[in-house]
Amino acid sequence: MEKTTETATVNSQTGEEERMRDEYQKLIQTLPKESNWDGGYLYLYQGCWCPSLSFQGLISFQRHFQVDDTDVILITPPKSGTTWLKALAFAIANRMHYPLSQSPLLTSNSHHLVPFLEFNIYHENPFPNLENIHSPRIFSTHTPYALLPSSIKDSKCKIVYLCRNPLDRLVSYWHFIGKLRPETVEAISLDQLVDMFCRGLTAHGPFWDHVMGYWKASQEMPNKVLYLQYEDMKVEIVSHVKTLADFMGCPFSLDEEKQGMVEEIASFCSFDNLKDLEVNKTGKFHTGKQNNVFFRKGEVGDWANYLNPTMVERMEKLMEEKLEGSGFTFKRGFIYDD
Ligand code: PAP
Repeated sequence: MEKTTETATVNSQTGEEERMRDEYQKLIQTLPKESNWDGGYLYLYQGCWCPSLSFQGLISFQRHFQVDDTDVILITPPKSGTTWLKALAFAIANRMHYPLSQSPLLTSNSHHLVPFLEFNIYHENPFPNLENIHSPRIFSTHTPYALLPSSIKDSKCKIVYLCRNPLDRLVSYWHFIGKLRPETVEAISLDQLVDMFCRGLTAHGPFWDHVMGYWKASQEMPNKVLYLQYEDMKVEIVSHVKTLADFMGCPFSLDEEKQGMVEEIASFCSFDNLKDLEVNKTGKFHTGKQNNVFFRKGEVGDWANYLNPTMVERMEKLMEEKLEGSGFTFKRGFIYDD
């Protein structure tokens, strides 16, 4: 690029960045808000409770993201197995570039290799350069279906959605925020968190809108949206690795299958293996957040150790109402499953 053209582009981008920040500041003041666990707010934007941390990034992502037909977008409600799904998708898509013995997953947490669109890529920069990433590009987001940019919905790109039963998800989230809570902010009790959940006040929620939005999309467009559940993956991961590879457009060859590549990726990305990697035991994000906060127990049914019957009944009754007639059910773990 010519120097003058380059300078003009930079100036116009800086101007656009300033204009956006200004617009964002004005917009946020007009939105309904509720206190969040971290002392910040959840803002009600287009029907979604957005944490203040990701709000500006979400707007930039919605406006500026240029999707490619070969992109794969991994989408989850928080604490549903995002770290796991990112590792699997990365290992599957990059197996031609790196054998597992040299995988970047050995030295980087999967969140660094598959960044969030709203939290990382568009967090501060409305015009990130995403052109030099080799195909298939893999991105992730916690954004509900209704808020996705129409370019994603209208393109041929693939969406992989992973959700988890709300009871385990809530317990996982409670532990997670307990570790990240600023000292100046009072700890939130499980009772309070259940109450927030039932009022729809979860980051990127209401939770039921999140799971139902993608459920409906997967029913209408099964070739575009692959809908997965954490509990199914815990029961049988190998067939899920194959399904994921097929769906992402990088199926395993017969030779790879014979060599045991599918099983190798499944076991490489298992909770026990990833949790014990040095990078995930001691590594950190540039913000200081420790990688180990993404690995706790990785089990189904741990909610039974934390939630009392009143909390469970309240959440289950609400979920039954919200999911009624959809044909979708959660797997809650050993206590209620057949
Ligand atoms: P995020 O949405 O903030 O990125 P996410 O990775 O979705 O978090 O959720 C973390 C949960 O996934 C933790 O669950 P727990 O609190 O019930 O233990 C974490 O232990 C679990 N997890 C992380 N990696 C794996 C894995 N490889 N297999 C299974 N579960 C995993």
